[in-house]
Amino acid sequence: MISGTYTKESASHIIDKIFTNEKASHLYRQLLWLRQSEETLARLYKEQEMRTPTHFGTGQEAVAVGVCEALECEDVVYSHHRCHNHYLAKGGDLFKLVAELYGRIDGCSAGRGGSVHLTAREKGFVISSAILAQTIPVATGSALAFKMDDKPNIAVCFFGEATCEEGAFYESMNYASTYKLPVLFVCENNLYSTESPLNTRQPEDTELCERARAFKISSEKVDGNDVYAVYQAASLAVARIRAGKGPFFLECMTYRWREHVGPCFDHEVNRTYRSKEELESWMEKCPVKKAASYLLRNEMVTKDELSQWNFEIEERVQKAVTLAKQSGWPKALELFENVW
Ligand SMILES: Cc1ncc(C[n+]2csc(CCOP(=O)(O)OP(=O)(O)O)c2C)c(N)n1
Ligand SMILES: [Mg+2]
Repeated sequence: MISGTYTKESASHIIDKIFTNEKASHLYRQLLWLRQSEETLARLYKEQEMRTPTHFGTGQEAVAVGVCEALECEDVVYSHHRCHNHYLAKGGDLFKLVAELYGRIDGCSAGRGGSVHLTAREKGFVISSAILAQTIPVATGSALAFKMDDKPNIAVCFFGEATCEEGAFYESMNYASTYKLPVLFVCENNLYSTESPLNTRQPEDTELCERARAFKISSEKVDGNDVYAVYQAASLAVARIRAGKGPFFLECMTYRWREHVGPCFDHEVNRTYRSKEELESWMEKCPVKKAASYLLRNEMVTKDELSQWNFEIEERVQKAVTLAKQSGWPKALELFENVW
């Protein structure tokens, strides 16, 4: 549903441009890029050479790709603790991400930040932070700066649904709406906050879009495992924001496959807050498989092309990992430089 004065009909020219063969295939390759990167990191993490707490985003790739592909390079993105997907989708260098996880000098934060403090300023990925909701007011501030400087750019903030339980989220929505700021709030609703399910944290039948509407912010809820649905919704939201109509709230329904923090699946480490059956039911809705089916169904690709992309991406990931492992360590005497 989209609320407010904006209608899908009024933006049909944007939708027409969306699903070209080339773009649809590109979105799929981006999904695969994120999936293979994250799966490789999860495998390597078990070797215990990466000493940074890491929140894997396997299963949630379509949100990052669908939104970031609707943006321009100069638009800025902020993220939270589960940030690898957003960093990569906005064009962050995998080599610098892997080096960061290994604590190396070539890491995107020079080995000081770890998994939750990624940055790729040159690509418009400003920062991620593990403090829930911390980046929402900052993204809102970036949007204010764009408006004051009369720039056409927008700011985007990704966060989980539990972050909608933080006060800073409401203060930011109130301010952004009052001043019609160019900011896109993207909620990745994966149903859990660490091991707490939604029904222990939010009243029954809560619709987060209704909360956005209370601040007179237009909103839409989409299938966050369908990259094409997310891309379409994000493109429309971005067009609306760029037209000066103020902020937008996008809720994407999805599911994290691995444990809250760390590389294992919950059942592998005997966690029982959710069942293996529930996980498997979401794995059937895998965003990568879903996109592949779409492309094959519409005869946009062949199975051979899919295999070829798989192979090429695997090679790119391996190359980044090899390079990152060769990177040097920060010097002990410089350890406290650039640390706040
Ligand atoms: C202000 C604050 N409170 C609590 C935490 C501890 N914490 C870290 S991640 C997390 C769960 C967040 O859930 P959600 O926002 O839904 O994101 P998800 O992990 O599901 O992607 C919590 C409670 C924190 N980092 N910051
Ligand atoms: Mg969550």
